[in-house]
Amino acid sequence: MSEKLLVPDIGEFEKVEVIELLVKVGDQINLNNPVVTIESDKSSVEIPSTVSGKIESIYVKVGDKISKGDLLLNIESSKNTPINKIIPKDTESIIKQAESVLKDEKKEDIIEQEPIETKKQTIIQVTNNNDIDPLETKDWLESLSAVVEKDGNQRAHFLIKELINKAYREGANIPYTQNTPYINTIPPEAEVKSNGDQNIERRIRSLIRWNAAAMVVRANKKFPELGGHIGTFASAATLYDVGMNHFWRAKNNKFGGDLVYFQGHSAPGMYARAFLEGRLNEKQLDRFRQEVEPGGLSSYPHPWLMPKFWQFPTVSMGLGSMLAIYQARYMKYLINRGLIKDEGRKVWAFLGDGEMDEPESLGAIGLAAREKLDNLIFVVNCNLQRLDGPVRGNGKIIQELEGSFRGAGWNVIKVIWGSYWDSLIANDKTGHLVKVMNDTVDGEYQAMKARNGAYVREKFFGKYPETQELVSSLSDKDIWRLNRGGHDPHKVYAAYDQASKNQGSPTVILAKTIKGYGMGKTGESVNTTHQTKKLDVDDLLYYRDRFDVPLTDEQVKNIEYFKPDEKSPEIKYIKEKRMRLGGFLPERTTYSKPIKAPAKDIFDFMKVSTGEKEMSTTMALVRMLTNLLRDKNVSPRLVPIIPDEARTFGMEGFFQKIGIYAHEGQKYEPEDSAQLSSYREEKSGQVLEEGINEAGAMSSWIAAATAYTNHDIEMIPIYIFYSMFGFQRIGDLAWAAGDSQARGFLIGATAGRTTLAGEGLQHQDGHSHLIASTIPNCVTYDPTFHYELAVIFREGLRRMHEKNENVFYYITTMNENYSHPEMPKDKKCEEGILKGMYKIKEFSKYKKTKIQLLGSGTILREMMEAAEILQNVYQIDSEIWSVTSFNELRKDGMEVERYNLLNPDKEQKISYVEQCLGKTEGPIMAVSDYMRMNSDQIRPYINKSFYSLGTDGFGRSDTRKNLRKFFEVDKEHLVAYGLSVLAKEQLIASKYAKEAIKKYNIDGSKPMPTKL
Ligand SMILES: Cc1ncc(C[n+]2csc(CCOP(=O)(O)OP(=O)(O)O)c2C)c(N)n1
Ligand SMILES: [Mg+2]
Repeated sequence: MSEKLLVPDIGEFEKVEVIELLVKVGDQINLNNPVVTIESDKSSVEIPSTVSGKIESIYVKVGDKISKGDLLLNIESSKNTPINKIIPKDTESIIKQAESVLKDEKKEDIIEQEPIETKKQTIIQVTNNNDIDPLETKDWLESLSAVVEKDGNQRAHFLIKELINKAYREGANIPYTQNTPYINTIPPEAEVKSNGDQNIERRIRSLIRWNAAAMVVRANKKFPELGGHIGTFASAATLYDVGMNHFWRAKNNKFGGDLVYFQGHSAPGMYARAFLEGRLNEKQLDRFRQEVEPGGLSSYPHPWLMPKFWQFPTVSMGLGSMLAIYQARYMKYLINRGLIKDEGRKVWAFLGDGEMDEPESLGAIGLAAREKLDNLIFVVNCNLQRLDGPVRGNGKIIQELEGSFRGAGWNVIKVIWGSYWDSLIANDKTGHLVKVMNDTVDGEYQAMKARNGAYVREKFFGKYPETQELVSSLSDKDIWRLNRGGHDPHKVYAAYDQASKNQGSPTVILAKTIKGYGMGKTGESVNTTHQTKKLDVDDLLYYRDRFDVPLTDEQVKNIEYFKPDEKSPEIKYIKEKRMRLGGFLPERTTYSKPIKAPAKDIFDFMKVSTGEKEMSTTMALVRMLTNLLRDKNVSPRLVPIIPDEARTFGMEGFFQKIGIYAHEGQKYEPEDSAQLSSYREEKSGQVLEEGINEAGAMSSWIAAATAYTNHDIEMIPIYIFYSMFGFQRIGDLAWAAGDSQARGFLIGATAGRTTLAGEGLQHQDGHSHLIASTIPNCVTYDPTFHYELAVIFREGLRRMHEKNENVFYYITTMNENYSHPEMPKDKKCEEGILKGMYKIKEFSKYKKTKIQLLGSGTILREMMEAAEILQNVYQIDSEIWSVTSFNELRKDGMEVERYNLLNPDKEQKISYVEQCLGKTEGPIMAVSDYMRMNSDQIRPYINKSFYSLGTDGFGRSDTRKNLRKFFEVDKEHLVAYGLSVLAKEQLIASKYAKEAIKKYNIDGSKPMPTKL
């Protein structure tokens, strides 16, 4: 049967140009195969076939303008291929949903038929959901009604609260309210017990504690400037040890490994454990924080500095939380797209309670619950202190965090009290103990642990006769021994066990600990704990005794490390535990296979002139990505990441083509379902549509850009953002990306101070390249023409994803439409584009006076027009250079200069800038749509007069023409400035410059744009 394929609804566009025919007569095509690509002035999109079959005839050609309903093709359709499949798919699911609602309604009918009088009937209907005993429910509700009637709402509320508290204490951990009482979530009788040898685990933990502290103290004895932290790990040792001995599975050839984000300041503890495991030696411990020579141990987790050890940079507070959440979500993305197996891997993140004040720490917890990330476990070490003092002196951080996480939909496990408290809580028949626990604020809890048992008896248990009585048979020493949950391996084990088994939501474990645990008077629970990096002999002796470390006084005085013999039960135990869990942690390994870069000609279409057709580089990028999605090696690995700006960038065509990732698929028929670019969410969707969330999008990008090591699969993330909301907004994450050795593309779209015209001061970017240049492994480009973009992008794919170089690319694209020329035939052009500059044009008619004109981004075009005026009106010759990257030129210049200075006796190298400009004639004038500092970067590497122009100052909204005039980078200013430069260099008379200034109405008395 012959079917007609018509142009579908393409939204608000009419007469859209056909730019590609993807099929020819006689081709056999399948349903949804793209047949033509169309392009408006903003975006390009492929039209898919709605039937399978053989193409009989084609009615359009490249260049035609088409609208909805126009005939595209005739297709001899294969049997039974339904036409217009896209729309019915959604409709079908709506019908299914409607049917299921009907079924539910029928069920309710049956309930209503029960012979119950009206008032009671209402009660039963309300409680009908999962009610296993409606009669019992009825009794309860009737009792409640009676209370309301007799004693009023207040009394009813009180009783409900008491019931909830009682249920909670019986183990019903279901969120009724924001907060539960200040006791452990898991009651003692529900605790799963560890099968570990507690004695040996305590001995191991003590040694790790000792060696961690010794490492910091030794380093600071030698070099007091080095710093370090003892108190953080001292409070968290049990939290880490239980995980290491029993829960965290390493990566090996059979399993992908759990991913653990260690709290940055607890790094000494990880080194101390690795020492016992035989992964680090004494010499290396003695190089803590001395990283300049190879082999030193980095201050905090930094994969860049210890690439075989650390996986995740966490020390900038708040980043660990976001990175872990998006890591867990990305893991699910890879699973749902069928790119990795679902092995039940977990992401664990350790965070400080003070760190939770960072907006980033709590900023993404809603997403974690929404996406049902049951592969994610947070452990917040609530030692009640941060750097200067208590986290919440007047409140309770655990309760506050419980409220936030419960509210967000997390599974919350509080580990507050250790086992010694169990019997006291069980005997608290009057509820006074829990009341004291609830009423005591963190400032008091902290102070108590800085004192002694007698103090606790008086200040805590002394609050009520009932609580005083509870501890009357305990000595002060016994009271002092009452431990906190986070230091009790049984409680921690039970919490980890429950967290690991939790399904359908992420889990947070709020573990109460003591900062500087075991450090005695100098460092335990005192406000100065965080800064303690020196312990005197008495402190060290106390520490040794507290943890029974088998060292003599002499050895303690020498601050010796302690490592038992290889054959000792401790070392055997620690290794055996790790071997059972698949290997050591942390450890960073990479087994991903490179992605073959696409054929060299894949972007050839971008090397020809666009003729009269005008387009922006942002559009060219979208065209390029559309093409890349046809490359079978590259396509599945592309991860387009967009924070709610797909339409701004003309990328809405991706919604249908590759779908938006949504872990629950699409439960609704989108409003625009009849349109070609309809909003399509899918479980296996490829696009990460992040909503208005740059930090989240960047975290996703980092997860994808490091998938090669964390999931052993090379991915190609492309995060496209409004350039001002990139590096400026999420600079710290970009820095962490560099540390993580991320590989992928960051695209600063709608870039430039004057190119994004109307948006104004907060939107117009004149400095992102400068911020990007601060990151050593970030390669940046500011291309003007589509072929430059193609060359740069392809080389990025080759370097990062085929050759596995640990760099990432930042490329700016712009939204100004103009026609793009053919790529110059000069063989050096491609090399120049990549190195940062190449000669794009030369005017040499008059051979009298010459100037070198350098332009970048969209302002290159102003410069080219200025050159034409200089030639035609003023008889000035010029060479015009397209500078694709001042940053790359600077890097080369620095390296060459350094070599030359360090090798004064050897043949001196010549920087690329000098190779290009050294032998040219005339002064240099450079311009970009960025601050002058951008072009100034190459000034030191050339021995010629150099003048730079740029868009320094606050942006503002206006037309491009007016903005360029305001910032003095339009062609008229460039002509005037060019003449002035030549006059200053005494190559022409100054009257020409003066006349031009007058001719172009340039007001020399106008203040500098930075002051306006
Ligand atoms: C973004 C950021 N700001 C400030 C710091 C400096 N800093 C290091 S540790 C610390 C206090 C940490 O307190 P907490 O999170 O409670 O961790 P603890 O050491 O108590 O476990 C601060 C402010 C940092 N590392 N990162
Ligand atoms: Mg803290």
